[in-house]
Amino acid sequence: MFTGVVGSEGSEGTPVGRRVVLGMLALGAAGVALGARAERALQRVIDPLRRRDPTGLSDLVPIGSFRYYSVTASVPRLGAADYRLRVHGLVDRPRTLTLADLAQLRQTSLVRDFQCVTGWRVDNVPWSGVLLRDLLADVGMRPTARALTFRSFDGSYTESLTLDQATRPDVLVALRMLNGPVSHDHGGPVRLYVAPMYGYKSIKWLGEIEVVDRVSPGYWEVRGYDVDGWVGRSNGRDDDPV
Ligand SMILES: Nc1nc2c(c(=O)[nH]1)N[C@H]1C(S)=C(S)[C@@H](COP(=O)(O)O)O[C@H]1N2
Ligand SMILES: [Mo]
Repeated sequence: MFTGVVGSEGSEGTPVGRRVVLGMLALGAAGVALGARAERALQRVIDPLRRRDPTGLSDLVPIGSFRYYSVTASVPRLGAADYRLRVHGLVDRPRTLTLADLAQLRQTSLVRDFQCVTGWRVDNVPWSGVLLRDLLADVGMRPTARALTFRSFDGSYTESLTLDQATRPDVLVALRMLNGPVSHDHGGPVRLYVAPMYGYKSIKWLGEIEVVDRVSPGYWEVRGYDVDGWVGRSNGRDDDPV
């Protein structure tokens, strides 16, 4: 698991034992201490090595396909009958939506890339679901609304967006990806997809959206990654000299 060794922002592979996860979290913290720039430089050296890995282990993580990231070893599986999305906070009409409720709202499809800040990328992924801005229009924003806090239903991961970012036409509450329902490992039944930002903004197992008056930095953001995670323009990637 080289990604963990170089202190990347994710752990990969499921299932993993609790000790492994805790170890990787410690290494992740070391990575932040090392500095995001140094960490990426190291990763650029290691990635080609992984591709020529004589052990064949790297075949487990083919280039150009998704890796499953989770900061916890396991997340409860929620089926169509049990899933709920709570939308509350600075809204006129707080709602708790079932999967059927979400499916009844207008569905929007996008074909866009998915890119993790650690370097792996999947091109042309089909996504569909409810535009976040359609959902926000449905519940109605109070005048003091400025930002959103997202929470995963297992309670372990949070994310944030400003209201301006959240109302872009390429931010989806995704019910489908890769031409099927969002699988459990990809954060199903419902995850966020923030097309213009690195993968850590696309919270999996979405359980709650709270409309708030200011941004509250998410899980990886309190660990050193940029809150405004624009692909190519954040985390030192726009002017990286290494
Ligand atoms: N709940 C939750 N959402 C999460 C994460 C996580 O650990 N937990 N990891 C993030 C990161 S760093 C990435 S790159 C993507 C990975 O999505 P995937 O597992 O579908 O490839 O999920 C993001 N959303
Ligand atoms: Mo990531």
